[in-house]
Amino acid sequence: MEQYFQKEIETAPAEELKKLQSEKLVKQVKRVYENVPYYRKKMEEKGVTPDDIKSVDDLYKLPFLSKKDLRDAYPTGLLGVPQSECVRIHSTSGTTGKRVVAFYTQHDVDLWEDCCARAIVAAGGTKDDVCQVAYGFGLFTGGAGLNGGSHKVGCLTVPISSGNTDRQIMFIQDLKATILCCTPSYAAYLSERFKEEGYGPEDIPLKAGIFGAEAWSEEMRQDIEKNLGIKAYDIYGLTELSGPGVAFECSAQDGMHINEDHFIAEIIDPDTEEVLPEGSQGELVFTAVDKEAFPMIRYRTRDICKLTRGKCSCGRTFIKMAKPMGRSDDMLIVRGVNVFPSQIETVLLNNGYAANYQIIVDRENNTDSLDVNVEMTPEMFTDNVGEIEERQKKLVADMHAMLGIKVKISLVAPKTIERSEGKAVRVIDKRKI
Ligand code: DLL
Repeated sequence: MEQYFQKEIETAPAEELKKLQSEKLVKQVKRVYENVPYYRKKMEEKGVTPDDIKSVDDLYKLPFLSKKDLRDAYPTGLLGVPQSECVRIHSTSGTTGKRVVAFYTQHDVDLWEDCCARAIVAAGGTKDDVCQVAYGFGLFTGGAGLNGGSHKVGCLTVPISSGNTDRQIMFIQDLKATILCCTPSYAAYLSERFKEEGYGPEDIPLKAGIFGAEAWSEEMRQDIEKNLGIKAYDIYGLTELSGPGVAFECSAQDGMHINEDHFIAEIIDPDTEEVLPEGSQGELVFTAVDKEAFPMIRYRTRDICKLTRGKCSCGRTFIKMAKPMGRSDDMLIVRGVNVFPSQIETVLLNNGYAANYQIIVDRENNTDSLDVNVEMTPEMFTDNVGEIEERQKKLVADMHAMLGIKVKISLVAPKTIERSEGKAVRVIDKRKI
């Protein structure tokens, strides 16, 4: 039977949600206009006042916030309350420039933990579960967010943080952990280590995993599910909006429900900034209508995905976002062609490889080169050169079919590519150095 953490809101009719969002939006815009001079100036430049915002339908009138705004206003220029009302910060490195520093009031922390609790319950979690939180603790939001959510659900919480894989395995086995929270790349590494230690899926007490913080493919989900003997659920979020739990997967496992009572989602064309109709692929933009300390209005995430509203078998009415293909700033442009690392991963997993690979982009004689180093699995490892060449050829052909460009593939021995305990670093772009 489907369980909910907050059934009334999670299954509210769409019109009711829209009404709630509209009421909250009107108040939030007024509050931000009055308390955040940086955003008020942006509104003035666009010629909008709080009186112009009467419902969600007026959202398009408001100015966007981008990473550049966060940098310009660093560290406290976007605070929506006096600093003395804040109880915590978290921070993320971002790809360029200054770190993002996000502030939280106690109210913000409570709502965030509720969102994470919804994710854990949607993955089947109850107070009888043992939840091992193997996301990093500290400035990163993964550990703190899922830890708080797990407490709210009443699980026995194991705040182990990332790393020390032997200890992870020992606690999972000795404490009979049933839910594992970590990045998908770390989950894949754990499954590899379990296998080496001689544990098959039937020996591992885990039943569910809550994996996010980086793009991962459907094929990788199937691998992790099979190797650990669990259901693997996706979870999405970003520091600017609180952390994990902005959206989460349910038993249907086909997209993540956005916590729409707190976040209004839009999809825009990243170049023209035009709002696109539901179902279009584009950049995800969020307006946080409840956040006090760090109120984000029309924040451009750079994540590329699609939104769909429909009837979900779980009964939730929250709109769903598809797995993000990656950030628009992760997208590589190689010889003029757009390449997402997730497309490369799909080809590899479809060919029986694990997600242990590294993408190296370089430029020689004014031409871009795209090399992918791929680990063979222990089962396929061989020193027969002919066999390796055949495998490489097959991958080159499949990559060409997927991407439309020639990729150089080098198959390497098992365990020669460094594993990650947090977000995996898969791309080395030497062109920027
Ligand atoms: O990664 C928050 C988080 C922690 C989410 C734990 C899920 C689990 P940041 O470090 O600020 O926050 O990075 C946010 O990570 O804009 C996406 O590009 C990417 N991302 C997060 N979740 C997913 C996901 C945390 N499920 C950035 N799929 C976001 C794909 C994801 N990308």
